[in-house]
Amino acid sequence: MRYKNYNPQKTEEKRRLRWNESNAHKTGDDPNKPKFYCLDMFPYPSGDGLHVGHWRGYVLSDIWSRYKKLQGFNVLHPMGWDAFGLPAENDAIKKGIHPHISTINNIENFKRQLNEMGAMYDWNREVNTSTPDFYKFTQWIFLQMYKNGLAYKKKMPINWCQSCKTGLANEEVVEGRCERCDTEITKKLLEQWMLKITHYADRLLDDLDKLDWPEKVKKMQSNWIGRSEGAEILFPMIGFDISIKVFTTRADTIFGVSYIVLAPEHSIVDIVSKPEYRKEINKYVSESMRKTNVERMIQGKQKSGVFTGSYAKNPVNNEILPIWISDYVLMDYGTGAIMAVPAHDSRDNDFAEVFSLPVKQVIVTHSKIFEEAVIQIETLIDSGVYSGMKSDQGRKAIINDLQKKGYAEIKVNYKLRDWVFSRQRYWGEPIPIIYCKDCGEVPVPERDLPVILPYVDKYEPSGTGESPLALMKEWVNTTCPICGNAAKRETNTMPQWAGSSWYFLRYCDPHNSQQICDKKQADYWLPVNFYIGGNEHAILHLLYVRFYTKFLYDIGIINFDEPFKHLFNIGMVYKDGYKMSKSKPNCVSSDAIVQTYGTDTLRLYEMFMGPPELDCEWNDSSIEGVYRFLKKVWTISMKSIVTRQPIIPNVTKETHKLIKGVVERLESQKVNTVISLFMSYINYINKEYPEGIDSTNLNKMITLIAPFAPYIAEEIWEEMGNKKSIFETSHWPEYDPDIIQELEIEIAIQINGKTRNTILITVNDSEYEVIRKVKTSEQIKSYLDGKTIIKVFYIPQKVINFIVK
Ligand code: ANZ
Ligand code: ZN
Repeated sequence: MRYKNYNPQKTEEKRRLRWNESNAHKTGDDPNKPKFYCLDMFPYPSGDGLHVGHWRGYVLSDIWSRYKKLQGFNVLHPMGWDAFGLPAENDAIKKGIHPHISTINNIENFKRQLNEMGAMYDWNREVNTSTPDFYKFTQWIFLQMYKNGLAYKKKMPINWCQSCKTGLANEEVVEGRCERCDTEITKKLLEQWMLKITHYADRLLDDLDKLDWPEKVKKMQSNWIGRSEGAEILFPMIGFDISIKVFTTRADTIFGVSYIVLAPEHSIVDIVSKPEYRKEINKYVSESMRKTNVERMIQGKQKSGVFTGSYAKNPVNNEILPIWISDYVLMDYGTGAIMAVPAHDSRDNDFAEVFSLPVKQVIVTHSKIFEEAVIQIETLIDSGVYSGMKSDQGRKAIINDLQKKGYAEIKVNYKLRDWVFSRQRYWGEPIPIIYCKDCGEVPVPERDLPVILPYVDKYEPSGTGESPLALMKEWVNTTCPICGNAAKRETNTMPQWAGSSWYFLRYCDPHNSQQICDKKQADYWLPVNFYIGGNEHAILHLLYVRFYTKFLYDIGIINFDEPFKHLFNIGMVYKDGYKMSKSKPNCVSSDAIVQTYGTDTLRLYEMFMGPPELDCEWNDSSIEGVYRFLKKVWTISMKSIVTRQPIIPNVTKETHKLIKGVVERLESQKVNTVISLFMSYINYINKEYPEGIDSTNLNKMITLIAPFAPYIAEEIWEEMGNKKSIFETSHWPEYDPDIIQELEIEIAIQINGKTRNTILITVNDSEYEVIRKVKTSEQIKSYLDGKTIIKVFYIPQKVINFIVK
């Protein structure tokens, strides 16, 4: 028997050319078809190019896109470049190449690599955040925010990175250091543009419930927003006609207060400081100013502070409380003052220990078993009429009574701060504002957008707190759009996150010069069905996009207020125990693997490595196994084509089981186990039917494999006599449950650990399938309706337990 050998190097190259020539990856626009928008977090085009670690997410999203295309969807699978901002600029400075040029070069290299990967990106829809036709709309959105009072200027101490010579958002500071270069952050007082993201705090928090996102990411977002419900309570001063307002979440501990603490920056520090303490206080305050918030908040650190010489009264029992100053109280949270309860707050306790202040216990805790769980019950003691009350009951009663006397108010606080939106850097979108002596701050009229970023030779940061743009006199000097007199442009630029906060919209209508996106296109394609990227974006990027989306929804540009229905976090690739990185010796270049084994092997191996959401270790020897598998696929297909086998029911049954298995595992994000399923199918065929299989089953098998290994699938498809691409002419096969009927068994369904019903499943049902069956079964509906499923525990073939809230 003679047939061609598997020769990926030769055939893959040919495929790439054909796909390009035939415009195979053009986004479908048949209005009768349903849509699927599958989006990768777009990369910033660094000079390093892609390594096999980057491939993982891109391969997964390409599999989904091709799978949906075969299912008959119009698939939007675009790619673009997060090209503005610090990383691109730092890269350019490092290499001494102007960012305009290096960005273009880097994009070209990235594109070559992405094409090699076989990804079906529609390059007609490519976007680049650093091009004027794109940033025109980044600026336009800023203007809309400005008009709606969400963009404003404020003089404030900002996080300043001495090395990057720019201000950073809180989000870009990690443990007191610059996220990019690890330099310690200092404070600098500068006039900044701010975006009022706090206006959306509640919606950003509440709408997390609507999202099919990893729980971990949702938790990180909600912690970041940090909604905290408590009360503001007034402590009247002795000898002054003023009160100190504190924020507390534990009003129930008010009988245990032994002193009051003010943040060093608090406005009444000067007033309450007694002359004999003033010298020491001044010294302490100026020392604190040099510390970052992070340093001030470090747990367990030796507490420092100074006494003011003044006292306040506890409004519940008139007890006299000394007023201290300490930097563990932050000025920009709550009211900048606290009531200290050393017995029940560890920071207060540390402080009280250092300065020998009284500790008074007012809460006792005892454990109780409730529905098989141990819970802690807190009860008030030594708290006047409130003694004996449970903690939250006491809290409400105390706030309520103080409120009646004008001493308290219920208050909600957030950790979320407004977004510092100015950067003193060159490589970003100019902020479209003009300053006029007579008219003040004037927004650039929309008809004058974009405000083009001028080409400057010296783009290194000036370090003076001004952007390098300030040195470009011809650009800075302009005329006032209102009065026509001489005026100056704003020289700060926007942060890297500006473009990536709305780019997903632009892919739907990338060439529209009049609007962000035609409404009809937006209505059809959005929101994004599936968004894939690394979890380093769990907070910042995702919070900003959600904020922008809600804003654009509010001003009527789009009809949805959450951008991404379904988010998937792809795990990272490690080698020799370290995260793979281009600058380290553990980097495996995708180019080299493609040359040795071909793209399909690399694609399959990327998935085979391990559960896609987990980090995993690269292993050179297992890639061989994947390559051998593809060779087997090739050989059995060629044999089948040559020998023309009749249909055998057993093969049909295995194929239908394969279809079912692939869909279930893919849909439940267990793509690594799909590959093993393919492998056992091929092993079964090789063993039982070494001469090959019939064309119907072969057709189905190749179609199933096509999203994962598109090159080999196309090649075999052609060998089977098809003239056109498999992605145009084949259709994702369905399985017939009768053919694969299996033994049925009964399992118990539990809700929060209580058995509520039973259900019939087949012995081969996967966990995903069992969950699906339970969710759609009538008997259990009333227990799940209106509830959120927090977790599901499945003991195969015995019991399934839904934890709901
Ligand atoms: C008394 C008390 C007793 C407190 C107790 C806690 C435990 P979250 O949940 O993060 O909102 N606090 C208030 N403002 C602060 C500031 N500017 N800097 C540092 N700490 C501040 O925390 C609220 C609690 O943090 C408040 O409740 C207050 O201490 C402290 F057993 O008041 B508590
Ligand atoms: Zn003017």
